Amino acid sequence: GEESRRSVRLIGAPTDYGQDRRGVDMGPSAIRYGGLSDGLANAGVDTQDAGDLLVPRAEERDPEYRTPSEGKARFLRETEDVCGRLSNEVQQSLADGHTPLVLGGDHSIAIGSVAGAAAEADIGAIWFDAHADLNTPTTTPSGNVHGMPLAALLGVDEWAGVDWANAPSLSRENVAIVGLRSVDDDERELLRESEISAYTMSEIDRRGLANVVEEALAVAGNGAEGYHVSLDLDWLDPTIAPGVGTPVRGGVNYREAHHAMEQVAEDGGLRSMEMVEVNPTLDQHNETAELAVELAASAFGKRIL
Ligand code: 4U7
Ligand code: MN
Ligand code: MN
Ligand code: MN
Repeated sequence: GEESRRSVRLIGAPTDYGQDRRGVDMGPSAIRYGGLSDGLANAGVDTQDAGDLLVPRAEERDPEYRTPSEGKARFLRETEDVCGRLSNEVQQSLADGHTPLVLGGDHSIAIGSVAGAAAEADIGAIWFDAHADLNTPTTTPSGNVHGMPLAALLGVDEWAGVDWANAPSLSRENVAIVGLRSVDDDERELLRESEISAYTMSEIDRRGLANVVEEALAVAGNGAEGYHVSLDLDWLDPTIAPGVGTPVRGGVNYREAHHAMEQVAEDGGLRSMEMVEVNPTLDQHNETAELAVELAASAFGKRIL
């Protein structure tokens, strides 16, 4: 009924500190112009837009400004600043009774979104991504923080030198990564030895995405007070989502992705969500942003009949 109508608050986090293909900072605009508020209205939720966080241009900053204990990560201070403010916004949104939907920006912002969602609750997370995002300032092959947020949120050892990211928001037993097809050696080692539930594309081929997502929902939902959905658009096959900085062939297709989001809606445990890595300078006629809009509508309960 009307009482149970969900209200979503949009929070834009227009960063591109976390990787080196410029333009992902325009993601929040592209997703809004892709029809997000209408899409969510069609899904039967009320939407309010909190606007974008203020993010200084990378050109104004020194990416190499950090102490030796902070390893090879670039733009760490800037990431800390944005993620701290984003965490507060997400926490406030939940306190006000709104489901936060964060619009990236590169995936480094997940450190802030999840910290905010986990501030007052014991939560899980589902990471829909081609990548594991489990690097640290020590293991990173690229220096790009968008390849590290899940490690920071889990308090993986080598993040320990970085004070601000050193209060784990997630537990390994409540985290599921779905769609893996590009994993670095150190990430692979961590995944093999840890309790993180990791589902590769081969496993999805074998078992079907619906079965895998059902299991991922159970893993994340075991965190008692709901879960965060982190949707990296490079989860999808690049033929339908070309506007991302690190595309990897062999991703999930259009119907599979929708069905997965419909499973999230049906499950009912969604506490917060983010959509990241949309880069309109790499896109074709905003199709990746429009796909993000459609997937959000499905995740928030859009029904055909
Ligand atoms: B994304 C990478 F080395 N693993 O760390 C890295 F392959 O948020 C890519 O999932 C990370 O898009 C991709 O730089 C991060 C690389
Ligand atoms: Mn990715
Ligand atoms: Mn827990
Ligand atoms: Mn990612």
